[in-house]
Amino acid sequence: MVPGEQITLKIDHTLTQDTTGTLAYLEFEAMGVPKVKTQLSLSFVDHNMLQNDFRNPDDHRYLQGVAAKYGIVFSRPGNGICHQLYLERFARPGLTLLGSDSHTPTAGGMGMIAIGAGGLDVAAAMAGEPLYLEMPSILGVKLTGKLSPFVSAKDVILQVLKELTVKGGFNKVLEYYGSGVETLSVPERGTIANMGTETGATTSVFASDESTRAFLRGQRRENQWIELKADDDAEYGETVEVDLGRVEPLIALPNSPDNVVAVSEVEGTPVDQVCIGSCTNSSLRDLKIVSALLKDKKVNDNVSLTISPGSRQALENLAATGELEPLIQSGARILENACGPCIGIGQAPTSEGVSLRTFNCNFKGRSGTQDAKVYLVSPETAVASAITGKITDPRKLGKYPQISLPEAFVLSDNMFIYSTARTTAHVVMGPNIKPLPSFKPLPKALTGEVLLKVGDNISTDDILPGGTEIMALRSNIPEISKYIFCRLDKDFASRALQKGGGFIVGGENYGQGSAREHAALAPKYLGVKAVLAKSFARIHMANLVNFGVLPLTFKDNRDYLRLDQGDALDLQVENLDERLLLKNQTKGIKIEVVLSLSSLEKEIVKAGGKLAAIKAKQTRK
Ligand code: MIC
Ligand code: SF4
Repeated sequence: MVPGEQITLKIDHTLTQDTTGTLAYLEFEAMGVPKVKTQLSLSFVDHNMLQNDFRNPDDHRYLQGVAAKYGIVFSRPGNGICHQLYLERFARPGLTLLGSDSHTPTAGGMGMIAIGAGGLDVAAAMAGEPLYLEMPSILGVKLTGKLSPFVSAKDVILQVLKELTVKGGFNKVLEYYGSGVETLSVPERGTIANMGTETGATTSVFASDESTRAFLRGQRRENQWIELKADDDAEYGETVEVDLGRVEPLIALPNSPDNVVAVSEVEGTPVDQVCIGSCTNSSLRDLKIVSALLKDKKVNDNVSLTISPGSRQALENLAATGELEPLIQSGARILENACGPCIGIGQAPTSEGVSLRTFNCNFKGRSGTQDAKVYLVSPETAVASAITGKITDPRKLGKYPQISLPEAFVLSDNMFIYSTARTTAHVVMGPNIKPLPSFKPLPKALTGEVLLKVGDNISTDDILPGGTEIMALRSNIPEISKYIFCRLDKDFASRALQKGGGFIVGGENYGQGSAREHAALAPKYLGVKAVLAKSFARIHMANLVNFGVLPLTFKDNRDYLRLDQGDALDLQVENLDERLLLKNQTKGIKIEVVLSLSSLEKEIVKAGGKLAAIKAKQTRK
C-alpha cells in the first residue's frame, strides 16, 4: 500500500453511539439489507442520557429495536461510554473497527486499526461495503524510558499534540513503538490512541504484546490474543521520539487541545470546576489513581468535582475493592457512566469559570458556557487541583500511590443485549425521528453567494454545537439545521434558506473534531453547495462528499482573501475536473480551485450523495 493511493479496507467490527447512531441506522435501513454483514456490530447509548422529554428516550427505543431487528449488540443506557466498553469487552488485536465517533481509534490501544467515520460510512460497512480511504503515511512515535511518578498517559498524548498540533496528524497513522510501549497498560495505551484524534490522525496503533495479553486475560478473553508487532526493519515516513522519563505534567490551555504548556507554568490559577471522565480518562486505571489520591482528602470548598466512570465494569470493580468509598467521602459528585459534561450534557461551568477536565476537547463553548476557560489535564493533575482549589502540579501531592489492574476483573455483561437478527422485532419511531432528506443529482453549475466566511481550525462544534438542546434533535434534520453555525452567526440558517443556499469559505483544517455527519448533512439541507477551504479535516471532508457537498481547496491560499461574505459565485461542475475555475461575479475575478476526489467520490457527488449512489447501484443490479 502506497501512501496517497486509494485503498479499500475490509471492516470486521462497527460501533455507533446514540447521537450519530439514529441517522446511521436510518441510512442502514434505507440500504435494504436484512441483517448486518460484519462479524460484529455494536450500538451504544452514552451521549444523550438526559430524559427531559420524550425525544432522547424515543431515540434509545428506536436504537434498541433496530439492534434486535438487524443482529446488532445493544449496550443499554447507563452501561458506559462506547470506547471504554468496546476496549474492555470487544476489542481484539488484528481486527478492523469503523465507528461513527471520532474517538473510535481508542481501540488502537489493543492493536487494532480503528477508524472514526460518518454514520453513512459505518452504515455502508454494516451492509458489507469496505471503507474507501486514502492510504495514510505512517508516523512512528518512538517511546523510550518510563513515566515518572504523577505523570501519566494523558501527559504523553499532550506532549505529542504539542509537537504535532491539531493538524499534524492529517492523513497519518500514529504508530507507537520502542521500549517505552511495554511499560504502558492497555487502558493507558487507550488514552493515548483516543486523543490521537485531536492531531487529526486517521488512527493510532500500538503493538499487541504481553501487556495486551494480560489485559485480555483479566477480561477472560485471553483466547482472543495474538501477538502483533512491527517488523524489525519497519520504516516510518517520519518519526517523533518521546522519552517517557522526561515527560512532565502537562496542560492544554483554552481553547484548543494543542495549546499545551507545563502545569508548572500556570500553577496557582484558581479553579472553579474539575471534571474527571470521558472516553479519554475514565478507565479503571484512572479511577483507581483518582481514588488513591483522594483518600482521606476533601474537595476544596470552591471547587465542584465531578466523576463520570467510563463503564459500569469500572465502577463495579472500584466498588468491589472499596475504592469507591474515597470518591464519595471526598465530596466528589459522581455522575452517570456516560459522556456527560464532555459534550455539554450537564455540568456547564460558571460564567468565565475555570474548568479543568480530563477530556480530549476544549473548543470554545463546548462545555455549555461560552466564556468558560476549559483546560485539559491528566487525572493526577485534576485531583491535585480539586484538592487545593488552584491549578497544581500533582508532584506536590507527596508519594505516588502504587496501583495495579486486577488479574481478573469483576465482569457482568448484563447491560448488553445480544440478538440474532429478528425480522419481527418491533422498531418504534417516536415523533421526533424524521425521515432522511433526499437530494437531487449535482447540477451542471453551482451558483450562489458566500453565505459565511470563517477562519482556521473551525471545529464541527462550531458548525453544529453539542449540548442538551441541540443534541436532542440529532434524529430530526429539518429542526437541527436551524442551529447550523448558531454560535458564530445566529442568522446563518435563515439567511441560507432565504438565499436558496450558497457557499461557505473556510481556512485551514476546516471541520476538525467530531465525526457528526449532521455538520455536513444539515448545511446541505439548507442549500450549501460547496465549501471552499485552505484544507479540511479528514472525517468532515468525507461527510461533505457523502452528502454531495463539494469540498474545494484553493490552488493558491492567498485567494482566500479575495472572497467575502455576500460575493456572488459561479462554478461550472459538469466535468468535476481536479482544477476548476470559480468566478467571483461580485469582484469580477476568477479563482483556481482544486477538487481532489477519487472516481468513486465523483460518482457519489454526481448522484447527490452516497445514499443516492448506493441506491442507483442497487437499481442497476
Ligand atoms: C464528540 O466528542 O464531539 C462526539 C459527540 O462524541 C462526536 C460525535 C457526535 O457528534 O455525536 C465525535 O467525536 O465524533
Ligand atoms: Fe463522549 Fe466526549 Fe468521548 Fe465524544 S469525546 S465520545 S462526547 S466522552
